[in-house]
This record gives sequence, C-alpha cells and structure tokens, in this order.
Amino acid sequence: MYRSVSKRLTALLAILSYLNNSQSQLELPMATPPTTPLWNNYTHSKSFSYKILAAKGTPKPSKKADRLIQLLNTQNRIDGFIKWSLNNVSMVLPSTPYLGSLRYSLKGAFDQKKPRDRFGANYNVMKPPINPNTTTGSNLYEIKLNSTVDIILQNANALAENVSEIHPWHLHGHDFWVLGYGEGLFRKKDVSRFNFENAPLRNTAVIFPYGWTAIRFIADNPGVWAFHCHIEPHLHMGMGVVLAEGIDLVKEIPKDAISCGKTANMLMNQHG
Ligand SMILES: *[C@@H]1O[C@H](CO)[C@@H](O)[C@H](O)[C@H]1NC(C)=O
Ligand SMILES: *[C@@H]1O[C@H](CO)[C@@H](O)[C@H](O)[C@H]1NC(C)=O
Ligand SMILES: *[C@@H]1O[C@H](CO)[C@@H](O)[C@H](O)[C@H]1NC(C)=O
Ligand SMILES: *[C@@H]1O[C@H](CO)[C@@H](O)[C@H](O)[C@H]1NC(C)=O
Ligand SMILES: *[C@@H]1O[C@H](CO)[C@@H](O)[C@H](O)[C@H]1NC(C)=O
Ligand SMILES: [Cu+2]
Repeated sequence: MYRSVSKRLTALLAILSYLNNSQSQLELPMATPPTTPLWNNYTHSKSFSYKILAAKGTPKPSKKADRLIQLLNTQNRIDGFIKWSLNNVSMVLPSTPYLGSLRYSLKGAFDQKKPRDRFGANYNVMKPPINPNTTTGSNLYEIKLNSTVDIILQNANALAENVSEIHPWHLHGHDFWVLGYGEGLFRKKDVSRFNFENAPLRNTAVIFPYGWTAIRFIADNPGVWAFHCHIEPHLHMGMGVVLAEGIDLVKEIPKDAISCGKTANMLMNQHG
C-alpha cells in the first residue's frame, strides 16, 4: 500500500509498505528525513561516493596489475557535431558485431588501428582542448585472458571554459575494484593512495569533474565487453571503449549476435 505523507513532511516524500505489514508498521518514522542535496553539489556526492567501501567478505585486489590503461575523457567536435573521445578517439560501433569479427577473423569488419593505452603527457585537463577536433574509431582493446588490468579514467575540461561534466562509467562482463579517486591529473605517485584494504567491488563508477577514478579488474570472462559512460547520449556521442578477452574460449555465439554485417553474409554463404 502507498500513503502520501506530504502533509506532514516536505512534498515528494512517501512511504512504501508491502502487503502483509501490520497497521502499526505504517507509522511514520520519528526522525526527520535527510535533506536532499542540490543536484550539482559535488562536495556532497564526492563524500557520499568516497564512503562506499567493500562489504565484509569481498575479495581484495591483488597489489599489482599487468597492464595500465589511461583513458582521457574529452569533449570534442567533428564537422560541427559534439562528440566525446577517449584518448582522442570517439567510438563508432561497426555494423558487424565484434564477437563475430574476432572469432571468424573477418578482415575489414572494424578499423584495426589499435587504441592507445596512454594520452599525451602535456594535455591540460583544466582547459578546453586546444584543438577540439578528434577522430573516430572502433576503440577495441584486446586484453590478455586472466590478466589484471588497471584503468584510470581521467576527466578533463569540456569544450566550454570552466565546465567539466560527471560521467558514470559502466563495465560489462566484470566487477571491478574501485581503487581510488582524485582531483586533477592522475600522477604516478597517486598509486600510493590506492585502497587495497577495502576497495568496493562494483560495475559502475563515477568520474567527477576535473578528477580521475582508478579501477582494477581481472579479465577472466571470455567475450567482448563494452565499457562506457552510462549517460546514453554520451555513449552515442562516442564515449566508450570495447574490451575483448579469450575470444577462442567463447563456447557458443548465439545466431542473433552474428546476424548482421559481414557475419550475416558469412552465414548466408554457409547455407548456400
Ligand atoms: C553541499 O554538500 C555539503 C556536504 O553535504 C554541505 O555541507 C554543503 O552545505 C552543500 N552546499 C550547498 C551549496 O548546498
Ligand atoms: C578542425 O576540423 C575542421 C573541419 O571539421 C577544419 O575546418 C579545421 O581546420 C580543423 N581545425 C584544426 C585546428 O585542425
Ligand atoms: C586529436 O585528433 C585531432 C585530429 O587528428 C588532432 O587535430 C588533435 O590535435 C588531437 N588532439 C589531441 C589532444 O591529441
Ligand atoms: C584462466 O583462469 C581460469 C579460472 O581461474 C582457468 O580455468 C583458466 O585455465 C585460465 N586460462 C588461462 C589461459 O590462463
Ligand atoms: C573561468 O574561471 C576563471 C578562474 O576562476 C575566470 O577567471 C574566468 O573568467 C572563467 N571563464 C569563464 C568563461 O567563465
Ligand atoms: Cu558521460
């Protein structure tokens, strides 16, 4: 049952009560409800996020990783359209799904240019890009199966001066440890601040304006996995990469996953 309590408390508050609850449990709580922070109060949202630690029994991250990928998040322009890029490549998904392209070694199914693990050391994350132009690409990272991978998501100033946005990054196929957050440009010495004691395991982590977020995961799930900003318009503007690991171990690729692009042609030819 649902009961509006707007008369007694601030508007937009309600109590949800599951059936079977006795009437006495419908009493309003004695404490005043917490005040809602302003949507753009990053002081509040940072202190909230930083306090999320591992649940008891969560496995701890290993002390070292096999690979470090640093992804600079920038807002750019291509032919007048606003895009988002990672290390200066705005993701455009090819018409042939990666899983089929990789498994059947289809040539030309996506752009083979390997995306970079680093971005230019001189990039000023506090300023708009000097040259807002960017390029497009498939952003496919091939990851060694069972390796431990660190990704530092580096935020930066957007196109407009003094603007940096917030992005919830979501990884498919894995949970990752959130090792830490920081302000400004990530530096090597920031590793000393990583949380190895009670780093939470999650599949989504935020990057705050002008900040960085460090995550670690074990690439132990054969497949092709998207890693992207979960603000959907940002994803469609290119804010994502794709991770591929252990493709030869993927047991059965569902037909639906290979029924377009070059894999569709391949299937049709097979069936004569
Ligand atoms: C933002 O949140 C912090 C921490 O909760 C609070 O102390 C501060 O008053 C808030 N600022 C504004 C402008 O609401
Ligand atoms: C950016 O790209 C546009 C075409 O969209 C071009 O006219 C312009 O010269 C480029 N700017 C720089 C600095 O390369
Ligand atoms: C990004 O790529 C564009 C087009 O190639 C180039 O003009 C620009 O300088 C690059 N920016 C960075 C930060 O590498
Ligand atoms: C990867 O790890 C899994 C589970 O830990 C193990 O079964 C498998 O043999 C490993 N594969 C490789 C190629 O190391
Ligand atoms: C950006 O911030 C700086 C420093 O606070 C200020 O001097 C400058 O006027 C701001 N620019 C804009 C466009 O708001
Ligand atoms: Cu975003």
